[in-house]
Amino acid sequence: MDELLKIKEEALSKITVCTSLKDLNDLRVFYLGKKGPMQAAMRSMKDMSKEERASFGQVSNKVKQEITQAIEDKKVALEEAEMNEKLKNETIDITLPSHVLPLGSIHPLSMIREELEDLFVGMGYSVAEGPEVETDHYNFELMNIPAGHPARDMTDTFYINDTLLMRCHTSPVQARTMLEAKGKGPIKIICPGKTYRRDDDDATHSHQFSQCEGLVIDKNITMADLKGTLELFAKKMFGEKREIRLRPSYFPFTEPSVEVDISCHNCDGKGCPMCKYTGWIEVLGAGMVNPKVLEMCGFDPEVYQGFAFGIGLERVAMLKYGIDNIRNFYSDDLRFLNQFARKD
Ligand code: FA5
Repeated sequence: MDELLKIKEEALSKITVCTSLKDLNDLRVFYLGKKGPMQAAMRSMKDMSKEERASFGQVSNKVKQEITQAIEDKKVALEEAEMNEKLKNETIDITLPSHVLPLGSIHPLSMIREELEDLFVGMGYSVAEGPEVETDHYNFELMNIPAGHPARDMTDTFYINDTLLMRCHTSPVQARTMLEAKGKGPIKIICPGKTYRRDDDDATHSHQFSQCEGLVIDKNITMADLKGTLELFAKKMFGEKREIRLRPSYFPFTEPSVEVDISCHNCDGKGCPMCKYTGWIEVLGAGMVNPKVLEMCGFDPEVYQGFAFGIGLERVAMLKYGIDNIRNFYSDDLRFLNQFARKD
């Protein structure tokens, strides 16, 4: 009996000071296993009387239970301590400064395009799309530019074959939209997109550039509607103080046609290098949809009228952000692009 109690005391004190799960497992194997001191003590039972054996058996069972329980309790405590230690080591110090992740930027042309879309969608327009590889029929014929017209000259347009070409303006989307509407108004769309011309590249011209077409068809549409719309466009894009000026012009698909100038936002119309000292900057072409175009596209010109405009997006972006060379839009020069990076 004394031996049993000695084993218990010794086991419990070793369990108490044990600091690792591995050591604890070794203690379990040693004290409760077949080759341990408990088993050795049990072997002496064979020399005991029946009564002695019974009480020895009871005590040895109790000792085993106590050791088992002590090991279980210690195991729970050690596992908890191990987990706490692990959590402590894995804690993220959120007060440490983080790595600076370089943010990309929205291309200035995309910014202008998105701004235009927001502005016109806010006025009830929807955004239309058309193919960049266009047919002669939509790009020219339906736009009242018959064969032989100077605008069809090979020097202006990239032809793919006799009937296919790279669209040289976004105006064919007018024809596509009208034909889709099958003679029924109203129509109110804008179409921003890429356009292509065989122009020589210089500071203000590119062989590939972007336009935003606008088209409104309804009953009782007048030039006043066009002027009001363009005035709003000028003020929203370039500031409330901006005014517009319409100059007579010619486009085969509009009649009458106008070039639209906006008072120079750089000098407030007083005259500066940006506006070539005129106080005005030419930004777009526009006009009332030619009755012939309405007819070719399935609308009755006696019932419906409309206006259309075509804005050069690079031109707007250059004026708005003071960019002096159109090539910047198509270079991958990060010094240029980073100026438009988000600062937040
Ligand atoms: C047109 O393309 C007409 N389709 C616009 C229009 C639509 C008029 C609807 C009436 C009704 P224009 O050729 O002027 O028009 O071009 C419009 C704008 O595109 C120009 O004001 C200019 O800003 C831009 N642009 C034209 N050619 C180039 C080029 N090579 N590089 C950059 N921008 C150009």
